[in-house]
Amino acid sequence: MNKFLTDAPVAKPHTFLGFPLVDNFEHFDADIAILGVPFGVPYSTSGQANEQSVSPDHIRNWSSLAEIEMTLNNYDFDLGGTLLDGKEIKVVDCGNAKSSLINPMEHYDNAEQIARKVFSANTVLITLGGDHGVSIPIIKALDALDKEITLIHIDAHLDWRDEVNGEAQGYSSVIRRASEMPFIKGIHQIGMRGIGSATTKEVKDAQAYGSNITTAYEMHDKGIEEVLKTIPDNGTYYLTIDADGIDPTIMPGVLAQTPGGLNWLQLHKLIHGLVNKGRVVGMDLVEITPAYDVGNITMIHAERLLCNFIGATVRAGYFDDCCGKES
Ligand SMILES: [Mn+2]
Repeated sequence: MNKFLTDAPVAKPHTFLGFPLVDNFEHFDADIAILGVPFGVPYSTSGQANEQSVSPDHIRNWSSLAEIEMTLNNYDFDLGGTLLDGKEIKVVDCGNAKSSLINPMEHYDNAEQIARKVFSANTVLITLGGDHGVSIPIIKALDALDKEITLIHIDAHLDWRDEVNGEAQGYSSVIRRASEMPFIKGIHQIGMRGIGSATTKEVKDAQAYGSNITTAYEMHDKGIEEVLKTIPDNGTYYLTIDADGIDPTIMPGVLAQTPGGLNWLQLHKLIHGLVNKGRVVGMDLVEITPAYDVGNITMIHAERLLCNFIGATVRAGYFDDCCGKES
């Protein structure tokens, strides 16, 4: 069954930072797993193979083999050492969730099945989208952990639409769908600004639910450290990052470029701060559209973001015990 769940990335270096490809999810055993989920559920037929769908392989293939060698082995000042800190950390790339021409929802189903296997193995999952819809099956799979999850959402947009064109599983509905999941016990939305698909109704619904909304301007005024303090300590967190939440001067490769987003220093502090607050069981980076990139600046920040997340989890001791993992 499992060999049908993912496709291997095709172009060199094939996998993220050359980490081994694992596409068998029986007896899954890893510390960190990378998974591509290229296809969201579109709002029109033209959106089926959107520009975001090429992003997982684009992120993987952006680094040359020589750069990968350096990233793995040289001293990283963002982390205070090498990426994996000289520890025996097992990082794997699971390829991209398979899709089906006959049944488009099979893609979400495969992503959810894989995520369940990965979370059940106590493995930290890093998902590469795809548009923001792909976070829905991943967040759904968090119930495999049987824990209360605090959702941290970086985005320019609220993503609380109940449906768009009759579709309830798309990129404008991610946070509303998450809010309906019983194990999601708190939602923190950071970076809201500009105009998206939300109307006043969705903002009121999010507030009525008790979502902690921090606009980009409040975040800049208070500082990201103060925003971090509003997130309860010692939690189990899932981090979903819509690339348009980040400032377009450092991540222009998105459809909805909106001024005033998180800069690199804020993102760096957020990642390290959150990872050290409790346990971040997974994160996703979605909505990157490589064709809109400018001089690879989006790729540079995407790779730094992912490396900082990996390096932070290693240093926070996430993998220092054997609990929950098969040996
Ligand atoms: Mn979004």
